[in-house]
Amino acid sequence: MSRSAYQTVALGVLAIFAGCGDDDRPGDVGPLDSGPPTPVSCETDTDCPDTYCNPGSLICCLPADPPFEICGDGIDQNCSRYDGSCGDNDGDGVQACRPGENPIGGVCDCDDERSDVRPPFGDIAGAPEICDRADNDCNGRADESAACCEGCASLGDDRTRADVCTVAGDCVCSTGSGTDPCAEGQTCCGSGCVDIQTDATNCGFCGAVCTGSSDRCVAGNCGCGDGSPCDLNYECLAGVCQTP
Ligand SMILES: [Ca+2]
Ligand SMILES: [Ca+2]
Ligand SMILES: [Ca+2]
Ligand SMILES: [Ca+2]
Repeated sequence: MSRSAYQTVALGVLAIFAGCGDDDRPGDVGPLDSGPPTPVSCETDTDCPDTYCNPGSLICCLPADPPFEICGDGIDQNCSRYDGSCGDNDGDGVQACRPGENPIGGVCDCDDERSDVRPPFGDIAGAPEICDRADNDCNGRADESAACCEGCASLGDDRTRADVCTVAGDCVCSTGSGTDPCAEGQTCCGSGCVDIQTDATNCGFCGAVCTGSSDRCVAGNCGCGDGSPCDLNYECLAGVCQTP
């Protein structure tokens, strides 16, 4: 057998075993395991719940958790029956992870088949971490946002007082000064804990800035003096709408 043929066979064996869920693989960020998963023999796909029967090995493919796919490496990491093609297949602006790139760390798309999964990349914002059991922002943790994680459950309907659970499971406002959620009545925004009822740079909701037509935030609404924001062509100066 020629050297290239041996290499092809070796890659195929690697695809069957390493590509089918050994979560000790470099770049894998799933829970620590106790060793390689036990191969499950199969004859058809029906023998393999949630995955498929690899026709070459007759072993059920075991997707890694999270099932990060590396494009063009000949390995089917997410058991989708395909090695992902390189490029931006889901059109979210972030290219698929290529061999040698770590899916964690914001250099590539850890799931290039879902536009609601991508890391922050350049001017492109990371996908919001929604409660879907997937790692939407490719940081290696699934559903770690305050809206999803169990550590913030005690906040009830007041979960905007925090933004994330730590690895240890503690609910915190990561932009705040402490290691707790914001105090009652405050919201965890990008600039820390604020009162969105009165904060002119987070008026009503995080990031809502009262512009030159206003000079204050009252009850979550921008206003000029005791009144509404100024009309177009007027500026709010010393609490009064005036021509600039
Ligand atoms: Ca692959
Ligand atoms: Ca993409
Ligand atoms: Ca995440
Ligand atoms: Ca998620």
